[in-house]
Amino acid sequence: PIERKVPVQSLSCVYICTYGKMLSKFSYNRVWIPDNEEVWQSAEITKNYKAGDPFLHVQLEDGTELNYPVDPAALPPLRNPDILVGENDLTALSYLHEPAVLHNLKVRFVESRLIYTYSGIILVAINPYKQLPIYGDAIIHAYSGQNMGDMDPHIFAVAEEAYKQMARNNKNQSIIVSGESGAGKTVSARYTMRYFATVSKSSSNAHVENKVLASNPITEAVGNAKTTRNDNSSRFGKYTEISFDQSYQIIGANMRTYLLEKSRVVFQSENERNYHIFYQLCASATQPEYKHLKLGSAEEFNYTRMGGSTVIEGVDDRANMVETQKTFALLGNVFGGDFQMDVFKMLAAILHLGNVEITAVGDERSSISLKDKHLNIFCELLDLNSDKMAQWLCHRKIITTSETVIKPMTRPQAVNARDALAKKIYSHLFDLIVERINQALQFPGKQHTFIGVLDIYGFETFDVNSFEQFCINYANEKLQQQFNLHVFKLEQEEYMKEDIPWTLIDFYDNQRVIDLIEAKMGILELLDEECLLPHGTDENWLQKLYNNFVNKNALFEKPRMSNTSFIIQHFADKVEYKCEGFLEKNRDTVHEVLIEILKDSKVCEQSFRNSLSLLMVTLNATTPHYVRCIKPNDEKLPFEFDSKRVAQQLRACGVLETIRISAQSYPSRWTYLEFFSRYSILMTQQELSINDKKQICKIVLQRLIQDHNQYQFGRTKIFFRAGQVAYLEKLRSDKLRHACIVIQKSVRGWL
Ligand code: AOV
Ligand code: MG
Repeated sequence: PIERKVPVQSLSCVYICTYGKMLSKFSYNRVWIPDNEEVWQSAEITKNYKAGDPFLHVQLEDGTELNYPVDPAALPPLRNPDILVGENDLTALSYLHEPAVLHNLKVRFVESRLIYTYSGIILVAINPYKQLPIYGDAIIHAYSGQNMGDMDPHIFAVAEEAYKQMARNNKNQSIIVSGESGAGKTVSARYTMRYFATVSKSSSNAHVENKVLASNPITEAVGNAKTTRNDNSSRFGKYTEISFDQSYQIIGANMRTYLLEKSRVVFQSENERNYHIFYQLCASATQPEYKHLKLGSAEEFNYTRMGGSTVIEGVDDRANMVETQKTFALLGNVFGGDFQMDVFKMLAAILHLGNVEITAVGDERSSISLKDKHLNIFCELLDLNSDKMAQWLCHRKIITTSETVIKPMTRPQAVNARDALAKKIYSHLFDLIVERINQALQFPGKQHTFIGVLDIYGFETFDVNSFEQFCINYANEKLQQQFNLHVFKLEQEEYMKEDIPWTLIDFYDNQRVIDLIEAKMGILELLDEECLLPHGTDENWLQKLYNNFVNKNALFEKPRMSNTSFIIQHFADKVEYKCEGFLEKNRDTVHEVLIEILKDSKVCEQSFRNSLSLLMVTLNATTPHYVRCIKPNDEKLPFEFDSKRVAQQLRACGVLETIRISAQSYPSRWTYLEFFSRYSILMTQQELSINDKKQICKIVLQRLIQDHNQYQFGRTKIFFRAGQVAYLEKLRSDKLRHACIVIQKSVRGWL
């Protein structure tokens, strides 16, 4: 559902001022008016509009005539001339506004089945939910060495551009893929990696590129899971740096991961699953090599059956286990048999731990039977002492300066401790696997440059949102800001390069919401403080948030019907978070004794904030290339375009913001030669007789467009304000039509 109103403000001021003039220039006009179903519908103006008229007389496409009330603050946006519809670059549209962008994307996607479109420097990719024959090696080779503008928009064109810029400028590059959950980020990131592996195959190190590609299925097996939004949802962020040597051949890769969603190991919402690897293992439980893990079907374990959906349509977990093992083997010795078995043992141990029965003993205590089958298997698999384990799952040691006290735990506390342990083992295992992958991807040879591919979890909002969604959405805010700054910077650089005078353009900066989260006395600092208090609680923390921000910060709200939640207005959408569990998840601790008895457990304190700010530093030191993925419908239907959903994402992911930046400045740019070729029909004989083509363009344009504020002459290009190219197109087609009539008349005369 679209909550926000149509962003009328995003229409450029210039555009609104010239609206009346624009309309009167056209003998017939088409506009967009808001529509409940399609967001916008096309309408034709049937009577001339004069400034101040209260109505616009229009006819809809189905023939309905309508007096559309004119609101000076929200004039219906103008339709682009047909020649521009279906453009493969949105910034080439003369009128840059939401309906134009939406219509253009829809025409390309639905009618031409084209999923990729440029929006200036961004590639917009709409998830087709259908395998398309556009990713083969032949296509990769077709894009290799080509210029971005010369080929149809494609994820390979972006990869090629990054590769080319790396080689040309000797600079590290990043490909940043974003979009909401299920929009196609992981698939896009995989294709860019395939591209590099194919075009820069190493001649010295055999299989290096295959190993780099093998890192994807492994991290997906342990870091992806079925959610209600995506059957293969990434539950961690990943930045893969692909290293190149001086001749720009792949020499290895290195991966950094961010904030794995640990709570999923012990809890899944309805219709969701735990990490894929658990189901792969359970599906293979009867195979001889896994017998000693004493597993059974995923239905038998609390940690895998909780969501009530252990199978994914179209996914064969058993066959995928074979694939996972093959990929392990492909990565070589560091993933040898022993290590693999250790991994499987840890995974099985987690599942058994989840089935350990904890019984309440009165109100204050709890206990675990020493005969508990699952406890014993857990300890056997990890080579632990089961007596100690049973004891320390139900008790905690409190060390003060003077003494050490052993305190029993209630059943809920013990269950919590058990789950915390399971999460810790899993995240340790995940880190271990990433570490090994990185070892497997190190090859001899010095890294000259790298291209980093960033694939994070997309902005998400569920019925119930917790600490995990808060962190995920915070990461997306940071990326959005990085994107805004970059686009804005580029725009300014282009003007400087072309000697165009420019004034600062205002754009929506999400700094305010980032401040709300991370500034001094912001949400996170208050959370940290509360975590340090001996009796800190989620509720107390929330109360502090209410006191500090309600009615003081416009981006923070208290829900009317709840005392346990808060709402943040993110750049993408409003999200309501439940405060329950924030403290514990932020503390992320397991009782120390339990860790001590986990023999080889290396405890690394994880700090998401630090790793996130390090990521921003890395990204800022590279040349970024952006891919914005769009989810066209919620039903995962092939080539189905739900205008409401697409419009919502366009508004949220910054595509419209960037376009707005362009619209306020000079969205259309033609080289002098392009202008000369297209509009020579508008030039007089006298003008054409001048030798200097650039000079001709200037003279002609000054004659055709009297308002000189509507364009700027750069060194190599002419920059047009919004609407001007549409006007020139109109003059051109009138001239052509006139020429046709003249020809027809003379032909008739001859006959
Ligand atoms: P995500 O990475 O953006 O979500 P995925 O890349 O996992 O989304 O895409 C979701 C599903 O959409 C895939 O499993 C494919 O079935 C389909 N899909 C995406 N892109 C394409 C494509 N180019 N061609 C064909 N099918 C595609 V998340 O990880 O949930 O934010 O956290
Ligand atoms: Mg993903």
